[in-house]
Amino acid sequence: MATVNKKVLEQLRRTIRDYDFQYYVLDDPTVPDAEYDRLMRELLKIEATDASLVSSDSPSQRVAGQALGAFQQIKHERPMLSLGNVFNEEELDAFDERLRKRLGVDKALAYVGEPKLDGLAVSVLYENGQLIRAATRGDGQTGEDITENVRTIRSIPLCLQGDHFPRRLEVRGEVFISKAGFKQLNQQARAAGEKEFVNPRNAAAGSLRQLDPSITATRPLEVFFYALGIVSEDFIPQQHFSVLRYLQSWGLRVNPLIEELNGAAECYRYFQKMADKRERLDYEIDGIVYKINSIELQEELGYVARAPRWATAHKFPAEEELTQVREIEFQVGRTGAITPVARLQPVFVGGVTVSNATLHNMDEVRRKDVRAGDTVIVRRAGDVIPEVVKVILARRPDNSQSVQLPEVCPECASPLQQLEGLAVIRCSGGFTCPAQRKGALKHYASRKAMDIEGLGDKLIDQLVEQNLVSELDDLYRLQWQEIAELERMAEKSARNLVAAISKSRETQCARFIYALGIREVGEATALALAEHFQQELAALMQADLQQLLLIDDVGPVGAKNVVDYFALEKNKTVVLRLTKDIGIDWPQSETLMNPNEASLAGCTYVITGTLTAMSREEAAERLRMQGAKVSASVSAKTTGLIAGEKAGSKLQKAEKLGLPILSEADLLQLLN
Ligand code: 9MJ
Repeated sequence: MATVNKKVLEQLRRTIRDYDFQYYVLDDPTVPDAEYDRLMRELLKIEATDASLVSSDSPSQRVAGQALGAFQQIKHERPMLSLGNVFNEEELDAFDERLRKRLGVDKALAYVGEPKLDGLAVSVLYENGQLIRAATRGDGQTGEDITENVRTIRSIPLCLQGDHFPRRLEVRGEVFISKAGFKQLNQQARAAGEKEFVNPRNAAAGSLRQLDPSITATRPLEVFFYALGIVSEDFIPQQHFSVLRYLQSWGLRVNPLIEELNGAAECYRYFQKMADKRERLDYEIDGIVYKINSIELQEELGYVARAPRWATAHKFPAEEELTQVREIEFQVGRTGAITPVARLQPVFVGGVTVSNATLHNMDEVRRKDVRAGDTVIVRRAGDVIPEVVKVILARRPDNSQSVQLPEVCPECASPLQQLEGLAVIRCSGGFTCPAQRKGALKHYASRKAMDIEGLGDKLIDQLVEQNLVSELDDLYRLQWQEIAELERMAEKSARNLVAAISKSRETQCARFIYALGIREVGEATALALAEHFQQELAALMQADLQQLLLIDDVGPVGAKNVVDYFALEKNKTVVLRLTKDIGIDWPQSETLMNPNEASLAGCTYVITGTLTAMSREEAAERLRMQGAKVSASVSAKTTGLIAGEKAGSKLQKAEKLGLPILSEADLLQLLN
């Protein structure tokens, strides 16, 4: 590089040093890992252009995760490797292509795919089957002696099982804290008034690098092993996958999701499968590691610097990124709830471009003190709506202003209301507020409500803005000619829409109740109400609080909202117009099956946890088809609890009550 601006280079180093200090010493990172990695890559790139630019105090020369002083240093007899990266399918193909070229093979290479744990790499040494030493990775050459801490980790055996293990055996793996363990740890920290950990990785690092092993012992650390270090005698299986099987047979924990894969295409499919599973795993993974399965080929391929040529990490897109808040606006929802939303400088995070992040409510805005102009960390994990994690205060512009709640509804200028003790603030305008009107119509038309095909959000916005619809029943009086005038509509689409709206007249009682959008009345409550009142809407409209409270699945808040809803004359009028004038109707008895065939009549089931063969909704639907009731809460009246993976408090409650617990397999049998 012709001219490297030394000032810029030094500034880059200073920034990285700052981040290192915050991360490693204070255990309080201020920027997302992706940002740190980017800066480090930039530094390495500049330094690679000219060796004279590399100073001995550059963060690039520093031992990452250096000993804090009190731990003994341990020199690894075989260096602990790091991994190269690929970030997309093309780079994966290029990696595979490179290996095949080097090996001079044409056919698909055999790989092993492993979830890449986001924890801390450790090495554990066994002699004659006894754990004698454990070390952190350190810089790969030298780590810290953490034997005493590692001995407190329950999933790391102190002695190996069986007796066919090598006399000297070093195994390597990742120590981590599960998502559930992390939650619990932070709950305890909160209760004790202590500082919370930022993420599971940070918590695992902090726990493993405790000088006092009795503290480490209280932390929910776990391990998965994935590699060998030094091994005494001739223990040389032919394949990496058999090494993993041996490890398992000696009682060392190996990730059960590891698979043998053939060629780059299978590697990519495995990557996608794990990306789908990622949210549901109880530990964080940040990608997939592909390793050549044949040990012989691994040896032939060898190493570049400190990374094996025969393996690479395929990273998931970062879930946290830095961006700027352009402004903070207040959105008005279907029930009038006012939600502060951060409008962001668009940023690619968690695999999509994000330009809005919810701030939930004013309490949260105050707690995080997010302001327009702030640089913030945005997080988007899985399908969860994007969130502002925290503000980088050091980058706050001068004279920024804290956010003020508007005095009136930003959409209709009606006064705002806040019920005591609740964080939610609402617009009091009801159906006169265009935002609430749009929200109510969108809910009414949605798939689980009246399921009106073609009536999407953009169209509803136009219908409200052009004053074509103000109440729910106006929908049914729309003429195709009016609709055809709207943006992106024509005669055919307009006629189709009128037909779809008209078709929604024939529905089910529970759907209609749900579609009304009564607060806290979700699908399950709507169904319980419809069943209890035997599909008689008039009975529901006249019900009082006492009656409603007797129904399973209807909580006190939902019950009160139902009473309040029908107490308002204008709600009653709309409902009567819809059912009487418009002709919305449903079969009087909604038994989906002939009662004689309804084998589960009289049974009530609760479904909890994650099912693999079908969604919970689907399972509920199928149970109902056979005459069973499906309830949201466990009680003494429950016939049985269907418990999928990761069942939680409902399972505990059912066990306490001594109720039958059914597995997913039991459920399938029941349905058959
Ligand atoms: C993690 N972090 O889960 C390796 N890793 O192999 C797995 N890391 C690795 N393998 C060689 N599954 C160097 C690092």
